[in-house]
Amino acid sequence: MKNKRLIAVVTVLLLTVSTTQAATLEIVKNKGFVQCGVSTGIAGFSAPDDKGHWTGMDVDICRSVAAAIFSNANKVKYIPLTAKERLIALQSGEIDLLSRNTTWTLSRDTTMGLNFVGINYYDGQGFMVNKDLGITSVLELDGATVCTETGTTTELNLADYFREHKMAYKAVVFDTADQTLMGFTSGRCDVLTTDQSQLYSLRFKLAKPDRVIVLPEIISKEPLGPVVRQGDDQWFNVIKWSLFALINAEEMGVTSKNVDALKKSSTAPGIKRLLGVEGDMGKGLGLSNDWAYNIIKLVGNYGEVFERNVGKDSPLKIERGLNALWSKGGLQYAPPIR
Ligand SMILES: N[C@@H](CCC(=O)N[C@@H](CS)C(=O)NCC(=O)O)C(=O)O
Repeated sequence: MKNKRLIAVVTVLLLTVSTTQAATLEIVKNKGFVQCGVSTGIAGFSAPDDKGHWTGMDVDICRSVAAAIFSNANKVKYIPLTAKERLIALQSGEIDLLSRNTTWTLSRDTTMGLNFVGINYYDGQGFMVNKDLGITSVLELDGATVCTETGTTTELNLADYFREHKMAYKAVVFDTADQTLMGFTSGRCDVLTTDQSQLYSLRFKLAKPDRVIVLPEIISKEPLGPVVRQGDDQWFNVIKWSLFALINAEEMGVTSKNVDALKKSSTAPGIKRLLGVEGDMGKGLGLSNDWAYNIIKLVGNYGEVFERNVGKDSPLKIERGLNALWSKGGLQYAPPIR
């Protein structure tokens, strides 16, 4: 009897867990906004201005999802998270989506109840030192003190790299990007290490950026992308295809500026499907057929998102590099919308 009751309780619990997990899109539609986990502030990726208005590559993923669901890219609540907090915040349901320079690794993808959706930025780990140290390679850093953020792949790669090259180092770890930079500028360490993209944005914050150099070595692969909880394929698909829509739009030459004209007059079947003029491309996602049109109209295509936030139209001036489209020598590639 006791056992039966226990089984019943467990079954109800499991059902509750699986129904709540399976219903993120419904929950988000009902509450009227997407709760998006972002960083505490990395210019170009996710950072608030002094009015609390968030921008960046990762923010534009949150905005794309909101545009696809609500035809309004502003229906997002941003939750700033440190590296240590971010995965727990997603596991616990505090956020619907994590879009915060997070590296896709096997253990994060398979042992934490999480699913990586795709890659919105191909990155790699780099090092920044003060010029007056006269160092030109990471291999000259034997015995260095290294500032880094805790709860990151950065910490782990650092340990691997120094061990592999039989070099000693002392890690000085911090909780946020700002603290890490402060540690570096106040002389707590010789070197600061993080993803190369973040070095660009941290360097930009320095009073005298010319006093530091970024060393040439990139010691890791850091494929960064949005993350969701496991067990909700519909939500997983919504985020995945929001990212793919951005990339497909760039490939097809559809921008926030020409999207209305193309919607009206394009005869290209692929563009008609992308913009919801033909086909039923929203149905399987639980969205209206103009979901991708809304993303492009309200957020732009991947190229626009890149250039505005981190590329030539931004202060960071990062080259497209690996993040160019596959058809232009890069790695950005999305499955077709058909
Ligand atoms: N991509 C790496 C590193 C990500 C990371 O959190 N880097 C720090 C380095 S500065 C950061 O972005 N901090 C932002 C913050 O503290 O809000 C990972 O996923 O572990």
